[in-house]
Amino acid sequence: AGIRLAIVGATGAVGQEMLKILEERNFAIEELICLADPREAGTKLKFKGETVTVQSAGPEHFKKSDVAMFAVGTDIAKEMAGTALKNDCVVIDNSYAFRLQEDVPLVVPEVNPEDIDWHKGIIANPNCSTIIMVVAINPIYKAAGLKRVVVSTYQAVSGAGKAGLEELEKHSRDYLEGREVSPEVFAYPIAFNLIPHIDVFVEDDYTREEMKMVWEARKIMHAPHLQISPTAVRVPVFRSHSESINLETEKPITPELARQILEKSPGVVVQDNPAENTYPMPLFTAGTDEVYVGRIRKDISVENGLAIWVAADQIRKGAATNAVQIAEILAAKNQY
Ligand code: 11C
Repeated sequence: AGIRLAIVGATGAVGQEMLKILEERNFAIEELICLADPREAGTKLKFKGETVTVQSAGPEHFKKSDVAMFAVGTDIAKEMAGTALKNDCVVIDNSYAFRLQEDVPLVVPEVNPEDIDWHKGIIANPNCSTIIMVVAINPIYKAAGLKRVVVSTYQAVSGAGKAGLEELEKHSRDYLEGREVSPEVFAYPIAFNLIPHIDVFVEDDYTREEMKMVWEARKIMHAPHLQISPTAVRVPVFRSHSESINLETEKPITPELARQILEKSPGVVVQDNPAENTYPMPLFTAGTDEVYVGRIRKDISVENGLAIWVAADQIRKGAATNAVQIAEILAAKNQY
C-alpha cells in the first residue's frame, strides 16, 4: 500500500528530481501518475525500473490521486490547483502562486513541520534560496534571537530550470570558441559573468527573488518582524546555490556554540575547518539533500554578530527534496 501520487511537471528539472528522490527514499506509492503539458504527453520516464508514460494533466488524474506534487510555473499552478482541490487531491505546490496566502501553510520540514497540520488542501513549497537560508539560520534564531539578516546569494543557473543549464553550457562554448553569445534565458551572457538580477524588480529596487526571501522566511520562521536585506545574484554554476549570510543576534552567541548547535540541527551539515581549507562549495554539494554550513565566524562589524557561508543543491533541498519530505509527513499522518 501507499499513496496515489501525481507529479505535475514530471519532465522538468524539479519533476525529474522528484522521481529520483521518491525512488531513493523508497516512498510508499500505490500508483504514480506523471503529468505534464500536452506537448510532453507520451514521454517515457523510468521509475523503479519500470516505464511510466507522461500524460497530459486533466481532472480525471487528480480524481485518482491522493496527493499531487506540482513542479510547474505560477500560472499553471493557479490554473490546476483548483481542479485538484475539486477532486479531493492535496497539492504540494512548488511555485510562488500560493506561498503568501494566509490559509496556505508554507513549509520547510526542518523548521515548521507543524504548519502542515492546518492545511486546507494546498501546502506551498518555498523558493529555493529561502529554504536554504532558513534551514541554516533558524537554529541560530531559536538559540539567540535575530535582529537583522544580510544575505547575498550565488544562485546556480539550474534555478532557471533545464533551459538555464543549457544556456550556461552554450554560452561557455560560444565564448571559448569565439562565437557571438546571445542571451535568451538570462538578461546577459552568463558564462564568465555574474548577474545581480533574478526575477523582476519590485519594491525599493529589490527584485522579487530577493523579496521572496524576506516574505517567505518571515512566514516559515513565524518571525513577522525579522529584518532581512538580500541581494540575489546569478552565477555561472550549474547546480547548488550558495549564500553569504550575516546575522545580528539578540543575544550574544559564540561561533563555537553556533557550530555546536548547527551540528545538531536537522538537515544541516557543518563543513568548517579553515585550517584544512574545509568549507562548503557548490561543486561538491550538488546532488545531495543537506544544507552545508561553513566559515562560521564572528561578524566583527557588530556587537552580537555571526557570519556564515552556506551551500545546498537547490533542485533537491531547495525544491524536490523539500516537497517529498512534506509528502512523507502527509503520508505518515494520513493528512490527505
Ligand atoms: C532561481 N530561485 O534560482 C529561483 C527559482 O520562486 O520557486 C525558483 C523560483 C521560485 O531562479
